[in-house]
Amino acid sequence: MGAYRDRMSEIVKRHLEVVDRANAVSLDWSNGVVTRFRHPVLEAEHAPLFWRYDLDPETNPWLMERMGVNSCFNSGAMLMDGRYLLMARVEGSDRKSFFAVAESDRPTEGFRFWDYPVDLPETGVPDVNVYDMRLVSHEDGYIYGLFCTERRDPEAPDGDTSSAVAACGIARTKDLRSWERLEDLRSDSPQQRNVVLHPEFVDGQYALYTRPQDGFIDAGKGGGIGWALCPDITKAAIHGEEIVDGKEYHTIKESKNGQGPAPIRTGSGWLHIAHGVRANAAGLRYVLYAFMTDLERPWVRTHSPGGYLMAPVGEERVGDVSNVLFCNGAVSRDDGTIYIYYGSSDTRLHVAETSVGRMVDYCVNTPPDPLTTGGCVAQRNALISRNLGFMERNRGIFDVSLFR
Ligand code: M1P
Repeated sequence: MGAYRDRMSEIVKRHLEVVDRANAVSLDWSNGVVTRFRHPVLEAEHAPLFWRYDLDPETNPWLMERMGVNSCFNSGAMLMDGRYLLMARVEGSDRKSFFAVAESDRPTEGFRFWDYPVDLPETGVPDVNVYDMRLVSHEDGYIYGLFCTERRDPEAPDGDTSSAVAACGIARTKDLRSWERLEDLRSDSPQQRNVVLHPEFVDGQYALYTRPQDGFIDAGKGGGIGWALCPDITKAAIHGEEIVDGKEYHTIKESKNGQGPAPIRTGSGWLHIAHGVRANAAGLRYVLYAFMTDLERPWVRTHSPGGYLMAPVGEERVGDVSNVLFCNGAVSRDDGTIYIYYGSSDTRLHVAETSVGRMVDYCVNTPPDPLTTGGCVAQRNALISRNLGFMERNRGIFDVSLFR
């Protein structure tokens, strides 16, 4: 009993240190557009102890972990009755991901999981793995969860136990507790991941952001954030996706990209947060970027700032899949504050704060990627020359030598 008691106090202490940890703005890094918070808002240790241990000393005298949790990351997010709700991707030590809701009255700390993970109904074909749910309060009155459902590729030869098919699963709810599973999305693309429901009807139909792709990892001749309408969400089928934001050679999204959370309506257009992926000698690098589309025609891009909004820094750079930032959840408050919830390296979930005003300014005033070094130098030279003129005219205001 002594071993049990010692271990109990050890694991409870460690757990409470993490879940009760206060968070604060990180002073290490800010580009003025978004401000990061120092600690992750969710990580494996947030999983309740009763999810992981058999707590009965009769059956577990050494208090060993029976069902480990490997990571908590890429989460959908929403604000409901003043509470911040995260639909986390929780991955067990058996590699399977599942969904679970974590709740707090504060956007940046204090998240606790509900007692049970989401009991997600299945279609006729069981999901082998599910992940990356986007939560959307649609104007039809339901909250939708669109997510990736992954199954073994039925065409794969017997010895190939890796090839998979990714499809878009769709479920809906009113309270995040009881869920109705709808049919998986049918599309012309062999694989679909990162499918997101637009929050409003367009031409009386449901509208979807998609990511057509040929292979499970490789976008192939597909890729890009697509757009399609669908009249019946209970039997969702789309044809002829139009590309809203394509992948492009030698950019932060040269390999593939994907819509993040559902776009945020602003007075100047729909604000999109997305991820872009590029290849390098060490593998793939995932960063977050932003763009805007027209209010009336959400499939028409109006502003496309060049480069990334956020790239992995510090501990974010390392994890199960290193060099990855991925966002599928954001909360936009009535006062204009936006909380961006983003996973790092498929291991933990962080939060960064910004505002509608800042994000729109960023999208409107950041020059687009000119796609060549010469174009980039010309853009930078224009900025330098404007600044040097401004500094010259305002020598009395600040010490110009500090900026050299
Ligand atoms: O491992 C990095 C990411 O890979 C996938 O994203 P994408 O479909 O754009 O390649 C997803 O599995 C995502 O969850 C993961 O973070």
